[in-house]
Amino acid sequence: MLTIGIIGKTNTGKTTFFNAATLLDEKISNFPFTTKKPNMGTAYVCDICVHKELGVNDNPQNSTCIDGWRYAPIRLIDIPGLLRDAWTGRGLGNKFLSAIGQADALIHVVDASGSIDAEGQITQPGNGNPIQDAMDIEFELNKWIADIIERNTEAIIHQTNSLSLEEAMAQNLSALKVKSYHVKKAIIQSNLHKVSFKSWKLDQTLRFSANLLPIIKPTLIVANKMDILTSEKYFETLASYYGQKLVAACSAKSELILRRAQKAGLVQYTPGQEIFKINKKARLNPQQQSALNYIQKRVMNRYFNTGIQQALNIVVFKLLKTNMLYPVSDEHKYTDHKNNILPDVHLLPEGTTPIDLAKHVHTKLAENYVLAIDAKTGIRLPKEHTLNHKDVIKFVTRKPVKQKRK
Ligand SMILES: Nc1nc2c(ncn2[C@@H]2O[C@H](COP(=O)(O)OP(=O)(O)O)[C@@H](O)[C@H]2O)c(=O)[nH]1
Ligand SMILES: [Mg+2]
Repeated sequence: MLTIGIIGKTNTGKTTFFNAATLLDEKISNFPFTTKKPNMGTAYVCDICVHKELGVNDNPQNSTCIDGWRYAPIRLIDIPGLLRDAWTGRGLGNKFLSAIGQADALIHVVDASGSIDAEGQITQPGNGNPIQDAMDIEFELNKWIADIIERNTEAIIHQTNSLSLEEAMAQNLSALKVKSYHVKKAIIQSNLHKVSFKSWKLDQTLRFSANLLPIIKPTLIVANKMDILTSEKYFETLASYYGQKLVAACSAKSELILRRAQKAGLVQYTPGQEIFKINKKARLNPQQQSALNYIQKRVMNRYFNTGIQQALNIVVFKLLKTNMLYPVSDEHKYTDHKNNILPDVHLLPEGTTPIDLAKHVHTKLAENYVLAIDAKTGIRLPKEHTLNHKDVIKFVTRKPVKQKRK
């Protein structure tokens, strides 16, 4: 399953983001290290479901459909405790850093209101330095990668007797899901392709690591606590430093309150949507009423949504360039073998071919693969065809294969 790691300094709102996205009740507090180990949960990314355009009602099985939006599951990991010098293994550092290794992409939560100091302690809004906080965390990660390379220099040099440098480095960084083409790209970007690896100095290794990081772990900076007024100016600075496309505004606490209120039957709210409505029968106490007023005024009226669902969608659809694909057994009724209409949606990267999708759904489908049909148009697809976002695909197989659900 696609995995996103949540990183950032203490008290930026990582656990609040995680809870809002997964609706689990992890302990939230101002004390550093409340979360003692990385936490895993299921969150969802969403887009408009194809059932409307196909004119059918659906029975989702591996995903869910709410108000015409299809929500597909992803894995989220709350990775706390990234301190200065975490790369040396100080404190709990390394355990968390290795959790980052498993992630396909990262959400880097920054307290955009400037309410934390350099060590992650709560301070007056506006006193902190969100840009410096973001850079500190990035530098920690760069040093961590550089340290792995430095510690394995001899091994890498030895392996280059039988492998290319890219392959040898990728092997030594495999815990981070590094592939040799990632290494190649980072070497070129660092202008190190004409420098012998044996002669790399620490600053060159750090430059390589800094270029490798966004390639192996596409990262969205999430400017959190946007409900606090001091956030606006820091958000602009973050967006101009990292680029508009890599920074998203959010208020994790507002999303958490809305989802809890929705669960308690107080409001009608669908994650990611721009409105919430207080249920007519709901009896709100003054505190609940003022929290909802605050969210309406400080978040919805200014930013239109809390930004949590949008952040997850940006990471999966924009940064990781993932498509939603709907395999079916019957290309006319869009059903599986049990007559469930549009039962499953799979998240696979751009460039996925019909046979890749078949393999992902069930190895037997791939083994017995004859051809694939685009159910929307009825057209037979060539083997090397690359699938598009929201394609509905029927596989013709030599023997009948029942699609197992993972
Ligand atoms: N105002 C405001 N406070 C927030 C927001 N998100 C988190 N917080 C608060 O920030 C503090 C730290 O949050 P937490 O999720 O434990 O941070 P973590 O250490 O990064 O996991 C808590 O007091 C949260 O209630 C937000 O969007 N707005
Ligand atoms: Mg936490």
